[in-house]
Amino acid sequence: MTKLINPGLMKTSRRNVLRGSVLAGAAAMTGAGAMAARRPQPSLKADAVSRNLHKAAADGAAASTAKPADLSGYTRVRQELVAPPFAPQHEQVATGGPKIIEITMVTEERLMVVDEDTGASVWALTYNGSVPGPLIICHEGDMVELTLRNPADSMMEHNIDFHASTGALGGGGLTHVYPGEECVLRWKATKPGCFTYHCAPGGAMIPYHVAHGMNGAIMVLPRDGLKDAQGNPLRYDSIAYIGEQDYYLPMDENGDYKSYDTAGDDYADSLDAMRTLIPTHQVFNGAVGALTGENALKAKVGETVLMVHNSCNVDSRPHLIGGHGNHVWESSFSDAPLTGMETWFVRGGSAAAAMYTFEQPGVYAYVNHNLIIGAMLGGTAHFVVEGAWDNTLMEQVVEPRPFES
Ligand SMILES: [Cu+2]
Repeated sequence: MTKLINPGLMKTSRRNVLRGSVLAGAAAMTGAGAMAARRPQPSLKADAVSRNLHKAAADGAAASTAKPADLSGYTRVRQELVAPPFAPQHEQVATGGPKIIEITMVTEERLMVVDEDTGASVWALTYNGSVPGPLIICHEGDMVELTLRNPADSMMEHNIDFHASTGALGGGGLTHVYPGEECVLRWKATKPGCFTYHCAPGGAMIPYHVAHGMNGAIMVLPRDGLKDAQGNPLRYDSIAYIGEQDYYLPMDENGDYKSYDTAGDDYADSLDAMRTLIPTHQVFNGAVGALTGENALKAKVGETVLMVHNSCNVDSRPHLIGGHGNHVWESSFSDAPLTGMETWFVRGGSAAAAMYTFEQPGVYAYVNHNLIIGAMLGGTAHFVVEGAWDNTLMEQVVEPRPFES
């Protein structure tokens, strides 16, 4: 398929249009001709401003003549990333000196079913094939050294902006990789806490990639581990890594979800759907039911779980039905955790952690307590907890029965 953008100046294929953030605005005009032409001009201007910012950041960093970083005293280790909801092997309390943590992420564009009941699907844009991207864990003072690879058969350019990092648009300005390219970025984790990361090619491609799943979280632990408000150590038995994903899936005139042949084909339709700011789905870990039924999270009474919740684009209010957030860090791990929370807040564009020790067996629903999102848009996960029931905490004194009035 060949289309002309800026007729007379440039001949391009759809692939070229979608690859370049510089061309993102042009893609909006070519993706679905008539619909694109109806778009209001101001948003295209905003798109251009954002694209120019990204180009300037990349140019500025490339021209740097700063002296090389002193890496003496660091030990190199490799972290094998794993798919959500699991966490990579890590130490809760760091041993030894600071480390350079080598990780590799591959930008995979893949067709994913979002809701089996309706057939809703999306050409997800991912890091390592999952929505959210893998959880990275390091300690304050470590360096993260990422190799970012974009396979040759990709349709689009990708990059990464780490909210935990400092400078060059979070690394976004230094990591633009076109299909068939790779790059290596090293940055120092100076702020402890949970942070989101996401793709940010520039302009409208930023929310397009984020709303197609291209985001995840990194947890930067204090070197001596997590602590309560009094400074006592807190430890967890497991991590449940949950990524909240808002999708804006285009529908046809009959209200059926549209399907597309390749990644990027939905660009113009998606921008129209995104502009409503009303998600068609707001799910945990990429799809409706990704963390329920046979995919439910598992725990035992007495076990402590650290729930790491990433929400790159939209505000969320996680609530564990039947449990609590015993210790919640909505902000830095340097801050005293909030305690005994019924519901906590994850600002769109951030990640947060909540710690809970299960006291009763059964099924717990972990939901976005905007219950419209939790029950109707897909924002629900389940914990299945084994153990012995404690009647002192709760007892059904009388089963439901008819009564005489
Ligand atoms: Cu991307």
